[in-house]
Amino acid sequence: MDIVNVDYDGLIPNNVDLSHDTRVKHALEKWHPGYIGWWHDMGPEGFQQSLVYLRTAVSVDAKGWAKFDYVRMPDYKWGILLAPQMAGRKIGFGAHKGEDAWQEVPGEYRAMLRRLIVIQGDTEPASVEQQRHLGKTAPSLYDMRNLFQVNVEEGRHLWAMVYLLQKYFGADGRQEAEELLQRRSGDADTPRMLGAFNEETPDWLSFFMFTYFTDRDGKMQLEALAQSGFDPLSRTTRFMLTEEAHHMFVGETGVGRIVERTCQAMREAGVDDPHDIARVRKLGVIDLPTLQKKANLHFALTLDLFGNEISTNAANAFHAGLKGRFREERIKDDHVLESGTYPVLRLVGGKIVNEDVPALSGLNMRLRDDYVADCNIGVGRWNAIIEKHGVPFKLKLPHVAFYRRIGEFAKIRTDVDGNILGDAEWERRKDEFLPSSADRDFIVSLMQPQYEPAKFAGWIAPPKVGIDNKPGDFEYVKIAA
Ligand code: BYC
Repeated sequence: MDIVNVDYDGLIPNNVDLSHDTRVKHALEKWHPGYIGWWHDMGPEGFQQSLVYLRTAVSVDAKGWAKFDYVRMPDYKWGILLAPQMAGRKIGFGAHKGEDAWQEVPGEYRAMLRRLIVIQGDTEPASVEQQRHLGKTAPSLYDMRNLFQVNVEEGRHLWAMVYLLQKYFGADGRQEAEELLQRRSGDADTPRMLGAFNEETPDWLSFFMFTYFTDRDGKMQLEALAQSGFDPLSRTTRFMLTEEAHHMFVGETGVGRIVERTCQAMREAGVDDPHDIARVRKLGVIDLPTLQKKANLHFALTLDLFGNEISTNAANAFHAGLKGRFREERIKDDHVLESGTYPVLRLVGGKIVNEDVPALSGLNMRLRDDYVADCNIGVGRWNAIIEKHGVPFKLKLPHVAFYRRIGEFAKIRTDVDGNILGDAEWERRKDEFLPSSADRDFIVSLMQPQYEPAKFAGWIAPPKVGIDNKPGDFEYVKIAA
């Protein structure tokens, strides 16, 4: 079996030798029509027949794994791709540190492992559902193509988790795989599992913020799962990470191009004060204070995805060797963490204080701290654009206690600097920190589609380079194909 190149002959492209694994092949073939049905019902609305210039993975080689071509999305080759097995791989952390990585599910950890895989799997279709209306207001064909690329790859990530469920978890795995197609983002009765995946993505600024902030939670969680002692999960998530990088690129450059266009328009019109929102909006661009509020919202929603400050689930998953830390192999400690502490921000006696907690209990926060540091890199790049234009404004991430729904800070309300506010003050001031309905209406008013090659909506700058090095006038989506 050629593990690097992908077998595209059958219904389900794969590099896991599915043709010799009849049981799993049949289970996946049985699941396939339900998936296609879900894609038709819940995937990008209105563009299923369009030809989209998409990349498809043809190998799992670090260099040159993608092939670009026009594809109708329902014909996209969703497949099962695992990074190559590393000979002699050992479990890198927890109670089983140093033992051979598991090729089968360790019986004692079956339920925990299945839960992690199901939660990961649930987020993937959720994001496609959240973004399904955006094609209709795409600011360019370039952006529309990127949206659809992200969507088909999230679909593939669902396949990745479903493969693990079908191959390693028998009847209950098949049941979970079915349920992944039944839950719906935002549905009152059968919602998706995690909060942020039930929010709406009503406009393109929300999409870019989501791909910047929320896909980055995806990166952190996948990095932690890539450390797993359960080798098939590690190999699956390692390949997913290579795809994920593009999604965060879409987010970072999307917000960056909006910042660029806003600053450019302000300079051309001689508007010096970034807080003169009325004048900036008259230019047909998104003012920087509103961008800040959107960032506050998406950052806070995403922090909730890291779970509680003190988590026995996280401690157990680490101890079991199922979920590690961000880049575990680069950390210099014993990788067992039975002694030692980690500083965690907590709510004690009505005050936010730093407290040392047992390192194992604080693992969600350690991952979250790594996430915050990663988020700050892009914020720095956005600020460099603002600075280049000489606009006196700086974007910044809000305090981690701001606007939380999960964890200790869900009990309180704070301003963006983490000062605790009473209910009345919060009600009075919340529109200072979060998009108001007027802000949302303004953003939505800008969302007019621009479907001509080489053209971009007036509120976003063109990208510096095309996808696959295509020229500026390339027709990334042939809508009426
Ligand atoms: N919403 O012990 P705790 C991505 C529950 S994104 C609702 O702190 P734990 C992507 C929790 O389930 C990455 N419930 O939890 C991005 C638990 O319930 P039970 C997705 C929540 O387990 C963009 C209870 O509270 N992958 O890939 O340490 C586009 C106690 O909590 C939430 C993963 O998340 C919440 N936000 O931490 C597409 C990786 N938070 O079991 C894709 C897998 C907590 O007591 N998941 N709860 O009933 C995990 O590692 C963990 O389950 C979590 C939660 C980090 C989510």
